[in-house]
Amino acid sequence: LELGSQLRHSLERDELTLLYQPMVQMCDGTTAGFEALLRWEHPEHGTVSPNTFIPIAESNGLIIEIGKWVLRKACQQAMRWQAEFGRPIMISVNVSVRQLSSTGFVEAVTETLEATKLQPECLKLEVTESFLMQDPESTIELLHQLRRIGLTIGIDDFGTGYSSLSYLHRMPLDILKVDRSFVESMFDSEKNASLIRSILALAKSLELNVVAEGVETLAQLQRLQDLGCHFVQGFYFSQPVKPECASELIDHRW
Ligand code: G
Ligand code: G
Ligand code: MN
Ligand code: NA
Repeated sequence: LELGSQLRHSLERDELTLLYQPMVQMCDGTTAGFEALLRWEHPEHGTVSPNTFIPIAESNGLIIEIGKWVLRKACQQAMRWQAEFGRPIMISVNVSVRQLSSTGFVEAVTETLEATKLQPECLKLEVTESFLMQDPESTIELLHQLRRIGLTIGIDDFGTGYSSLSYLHRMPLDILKVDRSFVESMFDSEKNASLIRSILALAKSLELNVVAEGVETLAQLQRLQDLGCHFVQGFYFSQPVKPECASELIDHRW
């Protein structure tokens, strides 16, 4: 059977799961929150990466249903942690282009927040550059609506798309996530290092906080700290893990 139709049954068969990767605050080494990352536990193929099935879900429209499931699941988990730890825990959710562009997206987010009782301030949405630029005017309006609800918006994989700077400064954004390819090549040459410096300078002028993704070594971490990066995320701290394991990272000092 093709993957697309199997994906259709993955929700009812309970084959989708969310893993959580900590985002670490640079200034004090505390866990600032988690990014929720989707996995498909396929009965025959084992764990399937979202890189494989999200594009399928985008093309057959399942992304709407899957996206709602992800949002609800992540908000529920954040509420569970809040009850357990007695303070709000921030959760960051990836949303795809088709999901964001679908009618009723804002309403679906609002409903999920009401149903789970999560404060909107605890929820971040990660959107890609390609989404921002496909129809900038309506995107600006959508992001304003989401922010009015109280959410924070991050631009994911920054530097890999084609953001027009003239639009970027008009986008109501809060966070810029530097794509891990920049972190990976940071020490390859002085040129590569200055790329990250330029992105940080851009973020500063746009008044965005910066998250560096894909941090795998202490050397990278220290350099990013010197460069003034606000948050870091990557295998150096933790892989994406199951909620039970993520719980143990909440009060951890990195
Ligand atoms: O976690 P991993 O590196 O395998 O993720 C691969 C890609 O899948 C990343 O680009 C990530 O943003 C995306 N992704 C992970 N979880 C979700 C999700 O819940 N929804 C969407 N739309 N994309 C996701
Ligand atoms: O596109 P997005 O940034 O949402 O992708 C997140 C993906 O990156 C996750 O699937 C996660 O597994 C992966 N990831 C997270 N940290 C690291 C890291 O330090 N190194 C590498 N290679 N991948 C990472
Ligand atoms: Mn992401
Ligand atoms: Na990213």
